[in-house]
Amino acid sequence: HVAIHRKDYRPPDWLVPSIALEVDLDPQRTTVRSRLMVTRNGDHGRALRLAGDELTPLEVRVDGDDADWVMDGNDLVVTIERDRAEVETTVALVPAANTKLMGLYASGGILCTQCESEGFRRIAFHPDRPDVLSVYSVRMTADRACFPVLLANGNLVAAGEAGGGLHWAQWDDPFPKPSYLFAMVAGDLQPNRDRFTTMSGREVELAIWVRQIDLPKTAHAMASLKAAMRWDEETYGREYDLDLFNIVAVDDFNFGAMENKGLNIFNSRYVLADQDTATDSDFDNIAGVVAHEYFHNWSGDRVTCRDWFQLSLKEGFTVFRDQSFSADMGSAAVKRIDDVRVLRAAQFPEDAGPLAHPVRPETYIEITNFYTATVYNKGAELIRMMRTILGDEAYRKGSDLYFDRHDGQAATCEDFVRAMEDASGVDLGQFRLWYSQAGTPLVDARLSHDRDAATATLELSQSIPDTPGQTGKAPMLLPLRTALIGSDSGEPIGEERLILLGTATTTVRFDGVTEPPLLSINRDFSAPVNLRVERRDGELERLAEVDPDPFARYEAGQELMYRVLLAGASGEAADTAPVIAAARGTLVSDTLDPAFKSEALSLPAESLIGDRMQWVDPEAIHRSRDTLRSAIGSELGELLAAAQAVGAAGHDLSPKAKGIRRLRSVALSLMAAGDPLRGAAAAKAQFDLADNMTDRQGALLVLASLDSPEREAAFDAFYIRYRDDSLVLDKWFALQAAAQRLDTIEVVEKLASHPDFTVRNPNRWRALVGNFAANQWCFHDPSGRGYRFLADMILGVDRINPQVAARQVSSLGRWRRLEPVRAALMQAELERIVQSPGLSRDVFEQASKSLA
Ligand code: B3K
Ligand code: ZN
Repeated sequence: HVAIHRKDYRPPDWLVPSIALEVDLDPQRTTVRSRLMVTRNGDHGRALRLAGDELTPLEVRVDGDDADWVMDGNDLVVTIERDRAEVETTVALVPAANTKLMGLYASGGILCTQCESEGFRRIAFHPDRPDVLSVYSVRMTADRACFPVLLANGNLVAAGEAGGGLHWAQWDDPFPKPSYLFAMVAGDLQPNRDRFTTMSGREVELAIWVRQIDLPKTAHAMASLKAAMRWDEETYGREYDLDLFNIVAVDDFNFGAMENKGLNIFNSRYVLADQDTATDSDFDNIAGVVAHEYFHNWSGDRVTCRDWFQLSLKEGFTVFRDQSFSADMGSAAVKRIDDVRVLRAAQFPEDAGPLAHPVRPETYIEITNFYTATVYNKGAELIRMMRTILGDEAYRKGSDLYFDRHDGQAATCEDFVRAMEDASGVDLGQFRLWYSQAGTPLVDARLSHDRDAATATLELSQSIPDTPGQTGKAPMLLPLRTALIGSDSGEPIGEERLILLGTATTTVRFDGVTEPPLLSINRDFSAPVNLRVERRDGELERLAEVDPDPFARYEAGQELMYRVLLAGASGEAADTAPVIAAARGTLVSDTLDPAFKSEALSLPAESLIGDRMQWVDPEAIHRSRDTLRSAIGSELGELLAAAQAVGAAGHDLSPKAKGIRRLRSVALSLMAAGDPLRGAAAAKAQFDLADNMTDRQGALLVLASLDSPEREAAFDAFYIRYRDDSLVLDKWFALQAAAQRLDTIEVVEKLASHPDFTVRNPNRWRALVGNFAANQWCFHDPSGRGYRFLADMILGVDRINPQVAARQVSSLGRWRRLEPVRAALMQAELERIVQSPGLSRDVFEQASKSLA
């Protein structure tokens, strides 16, 4: 397995200005005839090297004649004398046998493609690198009865009958694009059609293609698409550029969705929704992913990446764009809290573990392993910080300049930062370290007050932890939004400041501080750092009450909880009174909205508690968290019951209604922690009377971890009702895998042989395996049985779909954080994985790096 290095980048030897494909589609035997117009790039005598993956050439021609070619491993090497030539290759594929779901494959009778990152080479021989851009013309032929709909990128230019029950369609995409954005779909699909008029008055035909029976579930995705199109015009000045925009939903998909030019292909879980089958967060996720893929049309398609080390150029930026969109569509404060929760739960551990890598990695073995929380979510934080540093107006000028300058090009992260600098005049020299240094910075803060001088002094210091291959890092530029608040008055002292911490230590002075100040720092989580603040007695309690910055206020409440939880986990007694008082204050407040209340009442996850301990002790963490939950539940039983009793009509998807439902299930869960009998009854009633999936799933989640007769009845009823709806059946698997019970491991092992379980469908596999591995207390069973189960599942799926397998390896990868007995068991399973014969490159990279 060879490592690829960023420093080795070289421009392509040959360019491919245009491509014509003729594809005869059949699940058992598809033939692809591709004609690449190639031109020599620069003055050199090197042969044309085309990548292939599981491809055998049936024929190779250059300018119509037999060609001089050899295979070098998987590459087809063609000798060409002239500077320009037409290279024609023909290959045969078996889409029905493609279990990797990369390239051309079959999903429930639909033929579809997935090319990012290196899937095009499974369809045709091609340079298959993102800096080779071509105009594509695609002629597809297929059986009309089985595949009445034929789609590809761009515009439909002609179609017709081909005899023998076949028909054909010709699609041309006028925009040059890299091969990873190529797409084709053939299937028995129905469209939900709509139209959109762009800001310059152009008409765009929109269609979401699904199976007939799913058509009623596409309304929300369509509304989200139109909202995203409008938002991108208003916020970034970006207009859609083709006359068609198609979305197709398929059931078997390795990740969320794919931004192929003019033809986005989606995992059906990010398209299909109705009140009866999808939760409010499913609805929100659909809006977010539809927007994300649409936004890629500019940040990804019009301006693409030079090489895969630049992946965050499109992904970090596009995640930031979709986060901003969702914030504008609902509550910005709650959206920020949710985004930071994801960052801390997924990215911070990655940055602190064996797979840590910079936002712009230096090296990889398998690029698919670098579609990570670091590239995506930390990458988005980098864009957010630049906006904070530059201000909204200069940031917009910077993005305009970036799109303007690089339209039609394959660009780099450096190009993006330079556009921001050039448009604003702000020097981002030091800021660039965010792209090259891995690890979450740690900031220490200490505020002192001089009452006589009416000043306050804030001492700040930063350090960047070592990560694999990186030690002794330089201080970074950290934008910290900071304010002081009077602890007596509860009023802000002066204006909020943006502190740009760029040195290892610094001191900031505040004047006019006549009363003892509370420190509100890193407001709105302006820098993605870990913060250690020396707090005075009562400071957090007060901040949780009065901080006008909703994020900082939420944080203060969470810090209060951490104190109790961490003390409990290390066997110390802690006073729960401040937490209970804060929770009471939240519940009775008539100014806080229900969605914020539900955030403030949610305890930090067990994994996040573990991240703050020297050694993760899953048992102690679980006990401590359970103890605090039952204390809150029994102290505030009546208030929680009152909050649980308030519902909202299931069809109402306003932010307010969604907030009410969210609070309802959070309250139910705490209430059940305090009084399991009462909780079970309330949960069963909520389940039985629910007119929407949010209430139903919320109730089931609570029942899942209880020992009560209601539990089984509810799970059975749910199964019988939804057994034919695969997306809902995923929830049935997921909820059981996430249940906090002593028998969860047994249940999960049994579910792996349930007739509805299959390793062929990534959603189903992740519903069971992914949720179990995220269930800290149960997964880390001291017997090691959970680890063994996971390793078996990874090895099992690796044979058919390495990408799915590799994504789950990180659950074993942080073994060094566990106490020695568990650590040894985890390490042993990783070793067993690494030593397995026939291991994929994907899993090998993740497992071997985790052991290093
Ligand atoms: N760009 C795709 C991800 C492709 C993952 C390839 N292993 C979806 C997205 O981020 O929008
Ligand atoms: Zn993306």
